[in-house]
Amino acid sequence: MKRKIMLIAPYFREGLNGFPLGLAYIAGALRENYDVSVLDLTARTPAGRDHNEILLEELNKFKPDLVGITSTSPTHRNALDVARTVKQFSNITVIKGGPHETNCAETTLRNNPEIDYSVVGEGEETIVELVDAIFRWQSIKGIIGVAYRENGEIVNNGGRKLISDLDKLPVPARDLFYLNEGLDEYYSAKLFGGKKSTSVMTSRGCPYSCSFCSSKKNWGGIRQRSVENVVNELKELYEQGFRGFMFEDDMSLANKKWFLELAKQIKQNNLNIEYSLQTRVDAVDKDVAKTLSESGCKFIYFGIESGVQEILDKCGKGIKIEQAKNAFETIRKYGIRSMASVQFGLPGEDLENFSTVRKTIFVLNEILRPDEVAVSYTCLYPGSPLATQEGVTPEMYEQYVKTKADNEIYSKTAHGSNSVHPKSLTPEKIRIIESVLDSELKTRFDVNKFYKT
Ligand code: B12
Ligand code: SF4
Repeated sequence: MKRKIMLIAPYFREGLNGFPLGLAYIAGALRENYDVSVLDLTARTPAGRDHNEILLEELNKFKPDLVGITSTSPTHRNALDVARTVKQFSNITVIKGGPHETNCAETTLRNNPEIDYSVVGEGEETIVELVDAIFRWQSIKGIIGVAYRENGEIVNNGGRKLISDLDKLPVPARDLFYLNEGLDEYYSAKLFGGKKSTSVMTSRGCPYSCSFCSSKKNWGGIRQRSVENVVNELKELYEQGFRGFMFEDDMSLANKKWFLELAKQIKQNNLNIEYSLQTRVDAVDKDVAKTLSESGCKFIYFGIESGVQEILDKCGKGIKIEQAKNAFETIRKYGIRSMASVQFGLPGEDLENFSTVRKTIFVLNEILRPDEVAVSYTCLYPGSPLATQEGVTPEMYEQYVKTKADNEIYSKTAHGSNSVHPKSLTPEKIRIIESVLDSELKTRFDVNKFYKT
């Protein structure tokens, strides 16, 4: 009989929710040799029920031999809650992975006895080697990408080389997530008019180095799957009834030629789909917009960050407001809807008179005129250059999360209450910015328009 592994995404209601693709890749890597069950607690907890009760019910039903938990930094605390419940249920081995562990593995192990192993970075190869060794009672010593405790000491086996050929990745085990009734609908973005949809990654990483972002550190630049490999995945999903695709790459148009070839093949293969992507404004021109639109692109998400050029220059974004203006105008002409994502609190933000906040609002309302504006407040996630610059260490993050800044306004911001903000961005300042936004910003993203949460 195969050993049983349960993979869990913690409950997170404060920010955005979506399909946990990273965990689906891990499930895909494990399912060949193990009996894998997945539990996305946000998706699986009905209104009025307690997520911890759902967790216990599922643990009781499946009785796993081992549990894997994913987390970003904002969900780190929630993931620890899951681990504690698992340990109370039974003394099962708990492995934690995801973007938070990639940057904070040793700190997690030092502070949280409920985590037995932490997987650093890309997990597909590491998890298979790790669980094989655990179930065979073999040593973990040589398994790269794992941190663990030995005789009370933390051992970190170091980071694994990134997978060079992404075509060799396992197929994400989406089917396991969609097994439960209603989840088709839950994971389908409203963006595609209720069509069955899912997320896909065509690449890993980003060639740019914005100071607030940890992409470069986590993924070390960009790697791309082959167009053929992606088209095959789309074809399979198409046969399963999927018609909407969210390309969740950090920067879908990092290699424009590659994406234009994908667009061409989507048409040649008669894939009558709709899709969205995320990119930088400097990658969009008339020809790109035309090709994207003709192959089903309905929505583009742009990281704009700020309407103030000096702030953009300071954070190393490397874009000009003029480029942003052109990008929004161009895609509008081709019927593609747009989202501008901005954040308040980057170095250079005027937190005394809020002049830069008003400037950004002006640029959004009058110059860029996106269909949606997603607002967030600068977060200092370990791994980003800005976090290092502001003195945010993994240990400090851990302690902050432990004391939980139970501040109502933080929990209302998109990243939730478990995110560390720059010291100058106090709850009071956020409250003022929120009131300026309420009275001056013409359109603001409403999460319920996109995901059924
Ligand atoms: C798509 C996406 C979303 C989607 C879907 C999220 C989801 N549930 O997967 C939406 C829009 C909903 C979203 C929401 C949020 N996101 Co987001 N998102 C992304 C994005 C662009 C891609 C995620 C992805 O699929 N990656 C591909 C997979 C393969 O990578 P992965 O998830 O990291 O998984 C690999 C490893 O981490 C590891 N691993 C992961 N889990 C596990 C578990 C185990 C047991 C093991 C062994 C290994 C392992 O193995 C995986 C395969 O190699 C990333 C950036 C990026 N490039 O990763 C940001 C990113 C993950 N998001 C981020 C943030 C901050 C958020 C939000 C807080 C935003 C908000 N305002 O609400 C929320 C938090 C949501 C949550 N539940 O944690 C940050 C996290 C930073 C950090 N240090 O934690 C990232 C890294 C962006 C960035 N560069 O800053 N996000
Ligand atoms: S913010 Fe976007 S463009 Fe900048 S490094 Fe991160 S993923 Fe790349």
